[in-house]
Amino acid sequence: MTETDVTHLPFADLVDLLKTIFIRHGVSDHNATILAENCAGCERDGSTSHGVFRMAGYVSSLKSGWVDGKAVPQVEDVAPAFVRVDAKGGFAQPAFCAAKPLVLDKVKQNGVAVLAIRGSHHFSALWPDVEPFAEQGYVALSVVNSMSCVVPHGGKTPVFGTNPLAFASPRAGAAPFVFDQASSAIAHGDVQIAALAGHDLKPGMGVDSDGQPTTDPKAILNGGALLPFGGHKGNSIALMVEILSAALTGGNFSGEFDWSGHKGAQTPFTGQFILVIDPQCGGNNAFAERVAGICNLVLEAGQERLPGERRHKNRAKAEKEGIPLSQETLEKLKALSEG
Ligand code: NDP
Ligand code: PYC
Repeated sequence: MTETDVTHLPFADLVDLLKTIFIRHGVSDHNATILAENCAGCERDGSTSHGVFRMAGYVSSLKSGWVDGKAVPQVEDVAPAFVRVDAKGGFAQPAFCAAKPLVLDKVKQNGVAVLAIRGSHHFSALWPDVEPFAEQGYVALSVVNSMSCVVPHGGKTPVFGTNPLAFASPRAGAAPFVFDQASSAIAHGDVQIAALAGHDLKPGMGVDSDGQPTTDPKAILNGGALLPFGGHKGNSIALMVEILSAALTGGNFSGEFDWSGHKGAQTPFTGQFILVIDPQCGGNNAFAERVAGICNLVLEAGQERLPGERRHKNRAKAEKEGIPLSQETLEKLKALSEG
């Protein structure tokens, strides 16, 4: 983006624009607000693989009839520390928001709470789901499975989704410690972005349709597949994500849903798992100071930065200057809001 080509939009204006697009394509006002804030938050923080770049995919899925933008999630209180939600074929974020007050009640009462979401489409980053819990003093972990595009370590056919895991913890004197990462060597969104930009990937991220290593993002997207990060270790995390997000919740495994009858469908129809813990129950009143301590040790030992720092820098800049969007991006968003 050149300086002259860029418009800086206030967060609220971007939310309004994205909300208009969601509503134009059949999302209820309530769900559209949740999704627009989530997507604008990703763009603001520089989580570009799940920011406004994703709007065309949201719209394409909605147009195909694959996802129900008006779905009303059904929240079930199933055990003292367990909440279950049927997202009813809608997006995961409205299901998550519907269950959150009960999850917070349970974690206050019991020290721990599990949220199991099924029948849901998650098309975003995971940090927006966990970071707010840490801002309220809780430790939170979430995983979600997606669409099969990752071959198991040493395997030949895709089984796993790009299956991210996000973790958030309060940290004294600073923003919470948060990481959010795919269990594939690279997120599918970043492969799409590289393909659009005509950039090669680093070696070790994917294979072509013959199972041969490739750095060409188009070869990965057209019949190829991604690899788990870190060989057999990332593989086990991807498998754990399938177990927690699908087997445990009653949602689909990443390779289990059939979207072939919905041309243009892009949003994975799976499940999501969230665990929230009250660190006060650990008996250490200085929990947040201990977290700050270990984070400082890591930095003193030479790690350049902690996860989340880049996002928070982007957020602070965007709050002052607005969210930078190229003219081309704004035109694409405007077109989505009109048709
Ligand atoms: P990245 O590899 O870009 O980043 C992973 C984590 O590592 C982030 O917390 C990041 O913090 C941190 N990090 C990156 N570089 C450094 C560094 N040099 N030093 C310290 N920390 C660092 O993420 P992925 O590409 O794996 O995933 C991108 C997004 O895609 C995630 O938000 C994920 O949830 C989403 N996703 C969603 C899926 C879905 O099904 N909904 C599927 C797969 C992925 P920071 O952000 O501050 O850079
Ligand atoms: O970037 O891997 C990804 C992804 C899959 C589903 C949503 N995002």
